[in-house]
Amino acid sequence: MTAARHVSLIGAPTDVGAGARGASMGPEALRVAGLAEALQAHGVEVKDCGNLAGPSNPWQPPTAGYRHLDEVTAWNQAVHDAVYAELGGGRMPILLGGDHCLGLGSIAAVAHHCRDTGKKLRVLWLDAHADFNTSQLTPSGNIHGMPVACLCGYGPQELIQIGGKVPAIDPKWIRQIGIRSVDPGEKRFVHEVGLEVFDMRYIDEMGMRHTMELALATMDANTHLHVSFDVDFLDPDVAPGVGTTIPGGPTYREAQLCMEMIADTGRLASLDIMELNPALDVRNKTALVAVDLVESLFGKSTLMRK
Ligand code: B3U
Ligand code: MN
Ligand code: MN
Repeated sequence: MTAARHVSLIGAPTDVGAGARGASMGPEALRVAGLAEALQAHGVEVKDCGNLAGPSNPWQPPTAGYRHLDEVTAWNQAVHDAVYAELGGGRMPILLGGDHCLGLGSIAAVAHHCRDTGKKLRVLWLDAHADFNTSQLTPSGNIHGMPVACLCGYGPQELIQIGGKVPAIDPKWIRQIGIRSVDPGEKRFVHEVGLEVFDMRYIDEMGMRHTMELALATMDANTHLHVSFDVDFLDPDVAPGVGTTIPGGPTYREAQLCMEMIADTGRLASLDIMELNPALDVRNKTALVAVDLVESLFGKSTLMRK
């Protein structure tokens, strides 16, 4: 097991892409829940880069199918630059969201780094939502429902070009897990593009173990594994502190197994922790659960394993 031992925490305190205010407080809630200390306890060296700066949330209705496109672009550019710099320094970036529109900047940076280094990229998208809307398909205009589509080249020019190459990634590199809320037009588009989605029905029927075996198959020693963890992946009983709770998500135990099996690959090289909304949380419970699961992702296990 060779988890990255040099981690950089990057806070992105914004909710410009979301439909509810409050994810802007996510980075601090994760720090208060002891994220750095928990990683250090597993032998990880942690550098906290502090928070990125960007425009405030103007809270405007959508124009031409997008809410806050200029602000979302500025934040994603800042995230791209910070994540790319930390990867270039040989460190593992952990992006502390912030809403999930920033998964675009983060993964665009990871893809950029993989092009520089000749690594193969694999993205695990843990989420209740597919985040595969476009301006034509979106019911809300909220860009946190669009980052996966943007990464695959479907989106406004200013967003899709952020990592320097369009499209930033190939849909074949993505595995989505925990999906249970997809809009009607988005559903057709997911099928059209051929995204590999392990939805909750699949997990219920086949179990988390089998799901993760498939999702993690065909990686090799040259694979850079990126995990984009939208906290609304988890069942709302476990994680109430998110803007869009969707019932019927993975339990604590299923989520823990998911993280443990990712850790076992030894390939985790970058991570996003997104959509934590402290304004909707109960005594920071959701942040504490997220920290717990990140510990599993870094190799915490009950007994020694080989
Ligand atoms: N699919 C809906 C809702 C949504 C997507 N991501 C989140 N919510 N967090 C939309 O507005 O695109
Ligand atoms: Mn999401
Ligand atoms: Mn979500």
